[in-house]
Amino acid sequence: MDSFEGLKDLVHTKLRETLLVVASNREPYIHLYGEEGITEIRPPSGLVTALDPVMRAVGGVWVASNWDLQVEEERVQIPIANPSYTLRRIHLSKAQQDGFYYGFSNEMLWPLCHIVHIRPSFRRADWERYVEVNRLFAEAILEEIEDQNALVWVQDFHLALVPRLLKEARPDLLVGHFWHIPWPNPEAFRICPWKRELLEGLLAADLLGFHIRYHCDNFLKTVGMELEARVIDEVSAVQYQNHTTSVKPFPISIDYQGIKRDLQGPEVKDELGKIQKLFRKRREFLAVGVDRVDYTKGILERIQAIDRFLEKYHEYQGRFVYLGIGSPSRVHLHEYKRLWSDVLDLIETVNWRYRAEQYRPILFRDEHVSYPRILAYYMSADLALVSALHDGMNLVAKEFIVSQPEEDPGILILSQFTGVARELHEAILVNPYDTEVFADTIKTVLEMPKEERERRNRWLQEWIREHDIYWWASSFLNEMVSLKRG
Ligand code: GDG
Repeated sequence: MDSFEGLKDLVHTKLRETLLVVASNREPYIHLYGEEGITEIRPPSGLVTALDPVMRAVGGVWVASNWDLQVEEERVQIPIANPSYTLRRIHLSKAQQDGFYYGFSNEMLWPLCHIVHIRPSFRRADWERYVEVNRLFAEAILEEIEDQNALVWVQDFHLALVPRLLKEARPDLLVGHFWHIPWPNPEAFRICPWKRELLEGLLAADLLGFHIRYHCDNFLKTVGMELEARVIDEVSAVQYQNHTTSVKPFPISIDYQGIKRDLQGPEVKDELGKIQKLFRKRREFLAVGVDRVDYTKGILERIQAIDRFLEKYHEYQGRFVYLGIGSPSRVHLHEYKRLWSDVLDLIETVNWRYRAEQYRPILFRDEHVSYPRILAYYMSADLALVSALHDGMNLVAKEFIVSQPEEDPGILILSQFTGVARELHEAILVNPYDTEVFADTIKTVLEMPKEERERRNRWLQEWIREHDIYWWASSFLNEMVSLKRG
């Protein structure tokens, strides 16, 4: 049985008569209402990339916030083209979006958990909105469940208080929480004024998942330092106020088979044709990067490395092009506005330095791009640059690998500070802060013999094929089921 069938089997046997509820801040699909009807787009989010295929496979309810005042329906079946599960929307006011999402989640928790030297903003008003919106989520989830048996799988740092709110109302519910970003070391976390409430919220879950063991260990150390709790290292669990929470690593992944199918589809083929015309005839080497424009993704460090590479190895000038997809993210926040302008400024400087007749080494698409086009970019590239300064996992790395052909594949240069670096042993690891070594690594990879590229690619593809998104979801849900039995 493959992992897809395995997950379905698990849900249909061990979770029979149990409603599966996923809750996340973000909706899995955005619906745009225009004159030609509704357009449905998938947002640039790792969480959605991972969980939408799971929900399409097994069904259930996904509870998420909605900010579009035009959207009136509270419940809708999605995806529209092939309805497979229910979306329950929670409408957030402007003040809630500001305080809960931009303020507390993205100006406090995000920089607190990613160690990239951006100072978190602690504002009591934001905290109050965070509590308020977490309550709205808990109420909506309980409404969807009514008096049924349910397994609730809460997602990410926006909803840290939800497990506790659910358990207070319904102690019989099975509640899991998956934290998609790093958990920092205890010294970094202890400056947070609401640390106790956040930890207590999470510790009401039966299972708390992180991507890697290192984040679990940081969490266990934080709990040991901040609460009168019993940390049981041998089984990786915490006992607190008569409740036990299991804390385990579950490295998230992607839909390997689904992407393989898409790569053969007409949409990707069409995009490939366009790219061939644009780049391949004119340039020898193509590198790609795909990110939400976020200060954790190391976009400036990547461009600095490209700059140094072209300066040091000038024989590549005119022959090497980097194509960056930068989808806009959190654009109302000061740090993100600053990043945009720094990125554009640096690109202009580098392009000016190496510019020649019709040659610009860096092409930057500062817009949301369709998924088939992204896959086509991956397929066309000789290398991908994933240079995050700190990242929970990083799914772009896995998507790039899966998009490579068996023969003459491209190579991944991967930051050692991503969760995925702990898994993808045959990728080429770099420290993105070390510009000189990063630049040298680009050269090494471009000159790597075909046999070595093919050997590395075989290993990486096989790893992701075995550890795909259905394997990830099954591992988490199986663990929850076993906790229920135990
Ligand atoms: C968080 C954690 C963790 C990007 N631009 C476009 C687009 N994307 C897609 C990529 C990829 C996804 O968005 C980004 O995934 P990541 O994993 O890199 O990053 P985060 O959004 O920061 O996610 C991260 C993840 O949660 C899962 O747990 O890996 O560490 O930070 O799938 O392809 N997709 C489309 N257009 C774009 O312009 N369609």
